[in-house]
Amino acid sequence: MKEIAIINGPNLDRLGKREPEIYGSESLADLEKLLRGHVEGRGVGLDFFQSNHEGALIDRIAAAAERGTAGIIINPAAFTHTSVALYDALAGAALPCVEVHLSNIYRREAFRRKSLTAAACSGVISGLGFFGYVAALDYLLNGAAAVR
Ligand code: CA2
Repeated sequence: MKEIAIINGPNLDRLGKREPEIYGSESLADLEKLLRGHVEGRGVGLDFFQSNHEGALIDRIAAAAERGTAGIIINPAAFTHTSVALYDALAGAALPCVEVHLSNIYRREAFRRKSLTAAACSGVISGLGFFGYVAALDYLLNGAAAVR
């Protein structure tokens, strides 16, 4: 069965509990439900994971590569703007990958306008809320290739 890894970074476990004007009022569990519903009956498995720890995110990316996962959807959250280690993990995994942000990081504070991880991904979707994950899923299920 084809598997897609959906990896969410720090504080996204708090989704729906604060800052609804930026991130919406739905929770991470709501996102998981939406995505599982979207692939139902299509012979696709989703490995849905969230961590507040950089090393755990890196380990999950490496494990996805080892397992022959078809692609990765990642919202690295604040690590987007700081983590060379996550960039290296994504580049090293050499899997098709889409970086997703709920908010439009280019309309926000200057420190959010730079992504270190984006260059290791096939593309970036930013500012479309949960729909960004759905679009990324459809892109990966269409047989996207890894970035070289
Ligand atoms: O827009 C996004 O998806 C972000 O990746 C979200 C990150 C932020 O650091 C990035 O710049 C953009 C933050 C996620 C924290 O989400 C919370 C939600 C509710 C309550 C507290 C945090």
